Amino acid sequence: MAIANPSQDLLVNSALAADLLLGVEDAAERYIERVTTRPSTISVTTSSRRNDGKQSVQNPASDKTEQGKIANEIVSITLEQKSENKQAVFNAVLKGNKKNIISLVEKVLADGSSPDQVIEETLIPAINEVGRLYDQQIYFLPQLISGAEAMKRSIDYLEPMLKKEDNSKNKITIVIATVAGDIHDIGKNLVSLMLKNYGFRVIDLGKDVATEKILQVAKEENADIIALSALMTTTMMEMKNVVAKAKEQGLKSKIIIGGAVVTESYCEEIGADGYSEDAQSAVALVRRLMEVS
Ligand code: B12
Repeated sequence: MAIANPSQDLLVNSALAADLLLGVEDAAERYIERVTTRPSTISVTTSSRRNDGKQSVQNPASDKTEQGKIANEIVSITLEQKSENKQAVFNAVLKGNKKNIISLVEKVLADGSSPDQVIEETLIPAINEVGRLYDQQIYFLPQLISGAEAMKRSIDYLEPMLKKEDNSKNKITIVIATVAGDIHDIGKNLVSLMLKNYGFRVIDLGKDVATEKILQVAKEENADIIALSALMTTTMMEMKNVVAKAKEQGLKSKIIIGGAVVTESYCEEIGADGYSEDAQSAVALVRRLMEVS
């Protein structure tokens, strides 16, 4: 045990940050609460995160309160259009509240929404709102992590309730993965889930999967389709590599791609066989490519 002074801001902030980085339960919520309710405790000027390699310096102490205000306004505007229980679920993802989210989802189901409606109409818009706030630098990584975890918990809970189509004669095999260097898997998991529910045989290799591994499994399993997900402009480049290597190795599998940054024109550019913008249309895309009804 360390002997420490709990009234020392730097020490408490460091302990909370360490908990967050170590993945301690609820650490993100505690960190967010601390830095948003006591912004003055952050006295060091830090560099904000950017992906273009440039540094932008700001003073978080002065920005945080303003950001908090903006975030609250955005939340209330978005929530006005939703029913009370849907609002609560939306809000739980937005605030990264993992503890109560399942009981809140249960209430929305009790109101008559189907499990896929909860995903499509409330959970996905909520995580997109988290992404928007992160984009505008109103939210930072801890909020992003909490929001994603709250969303994942709800999807894990809803998964067994989603309708499954009886399609047992269908033997189409799909190998799905998020490409190397990319750890985003919420969207990929939804696509995987939806394809399974429509009776396809889906082999999900997970996230950050090396190109060689994807191609090796596709070969071993005689995959009809390789489905690739990427959420970042940097990692979507790996899709091009998969397509090129698959052609080089003479693989017969068709390659489909998706993920927030991916577009139809990128699909054409890299010579992939199909693109779709969401999980539902991924099913239609596979059916079209495999000529099944
Ligand atoms: C949640 C999230 C995270 C979570 C991911 C948790 C998880 N388990 O997935 C965490 C916090 C871990 C995370 C980390 C990072 N993230 Co992030 N993240 C997001 C966020 C907010 C939402 C992504 C999401 O889940 N969306 C909801 C799902 C349902 O949508 P989707 O993935 O697009 O999937 C749908 C469709 O695209 C399609 N689809 C998806 N895959 C496939 C595949 C096929 C074959 C098909 C047909 C269709 C399809 O169907 C899906 C369902 O409808 C986005 C912002 C955004 N709005 O996209 C940023 C975002 C993707 N992240 C970003 C960044 C920068 C990062 C980090 C680098 C941050 C950092 N500094 O560390 C790290 C990445 C580390 C790494 N090496 O991968 C950037 C990427 C910027 C860019 N243009 O390159 C974004 C866009 C945020 C931003 N605006 O800056 N992130």
